[in-house]
Amino acid sequence: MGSNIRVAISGTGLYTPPFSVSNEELVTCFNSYVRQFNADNAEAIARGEVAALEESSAAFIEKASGIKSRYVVEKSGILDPKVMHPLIPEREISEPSIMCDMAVAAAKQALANAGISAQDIDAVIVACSNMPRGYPALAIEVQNALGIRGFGYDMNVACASASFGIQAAYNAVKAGTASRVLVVNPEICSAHNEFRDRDCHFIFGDVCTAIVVESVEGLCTDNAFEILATKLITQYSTNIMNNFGFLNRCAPGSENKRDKLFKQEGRKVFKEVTPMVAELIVTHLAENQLDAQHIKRLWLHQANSNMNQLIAKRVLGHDASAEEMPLVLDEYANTSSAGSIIAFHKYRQDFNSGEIGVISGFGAGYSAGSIIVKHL
Ligand code: CO8
Repeated sequence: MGSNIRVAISGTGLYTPPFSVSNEELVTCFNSYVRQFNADNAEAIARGEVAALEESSAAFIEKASGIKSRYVVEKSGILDPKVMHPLIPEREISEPSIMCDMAVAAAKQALANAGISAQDIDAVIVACSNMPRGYPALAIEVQNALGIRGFGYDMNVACASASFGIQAAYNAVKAGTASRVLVVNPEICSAHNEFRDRDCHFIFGDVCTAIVVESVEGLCTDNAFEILATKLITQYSTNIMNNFGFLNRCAPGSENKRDKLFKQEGRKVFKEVTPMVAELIVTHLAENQLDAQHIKRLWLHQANSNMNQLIAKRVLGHDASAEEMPLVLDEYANTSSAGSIIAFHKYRQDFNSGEIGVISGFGAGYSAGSIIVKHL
């Protein structure tokens, strides 16, 4: 099936924002917000009209998720109990957008890593959870900033976006509609998170990753990973949702409802997505005459360390070591689409020719992808 063109990931890049926020810093801010809220609403709480808020705990966060800290593009607003969101000034339309800047930084590293320049790329896909605007596509802005010919477009499949973007790039190279594709995953999750909600105030971080996908024939690096196969799955669920959109102003009064920022039923997500992803990877390997013995590493989406342990155990048949299933969420938290690519970027240098691993992003939709790669 498909053309005989073999396709590879030839480079990756990572842009890490300058500010790190620890669990303790977040919890201190959150708890002071809670105390103030409860004091301000003491009478209504006593009458049973308003529910008192409960405090958060750094120990709970680390135990329940594995997260210890996260990077953000702006820190002061997030840690101000009177603000509780990042303060990011709007830029002039003539200036590059902040997400474009992040994308360009990660892309330059990925291009250098692949041993090529922007002029060698002929398609740009921005694949991420949250776009800065309706249009024009961020990918076209990134294309322009880097001086890339060809075309660009955006796609959003939440935390699975990078896996879906890799498949789109793979298909384009295989079909001959592009020769080298840049896939970029800029995520400013902090701008879409509800830092006043105890269930999710700790979950996300900001980052940008980039990937170069091209034909094996045109490679300029000897450190590439051939994409052996890709498989995607989606299954509708409202358990992870962000209902912010252009129709909001048509329903006056709805703009500030809780569903206009990230919202999830975390426990349900954990229970439903874990088996779905394990099944996807196991099936995908079997379809390609592979099994656990052939797999050196799983580069999984970084949402929850316990979730990843369960998926890895189901795929590998035993508890995964840090070498078999590296975690970066202790330092980066959940960076949505970028998580599996951060892991791939940081933990692949020890691969020898012929060794195989799986990249897998998963999340809202539900959506999940499995990308089987082999070091050339
Ligand atoms: N501090 C102290 N206690 C707490 C806290 C807290 N912060 N939060 C909850 N608790 C308490 C609860 O009240 C509960 O208490 P009790 O037992 O007395 O009722 C207890 O702790 C357990 O609560 P939960 O059952 O909710 O806790 P879990 O063990 O399930 O852990 C997690 C919560 C960590 C959220 C976990 O459920 C999880 O990680 N689930 C998977 C989530 C996931 O993978 N989501 C993917 C979403 S991301 C995605 O797809 C992209 C979306 C776009 C992102 C971009 C924008 C921001």
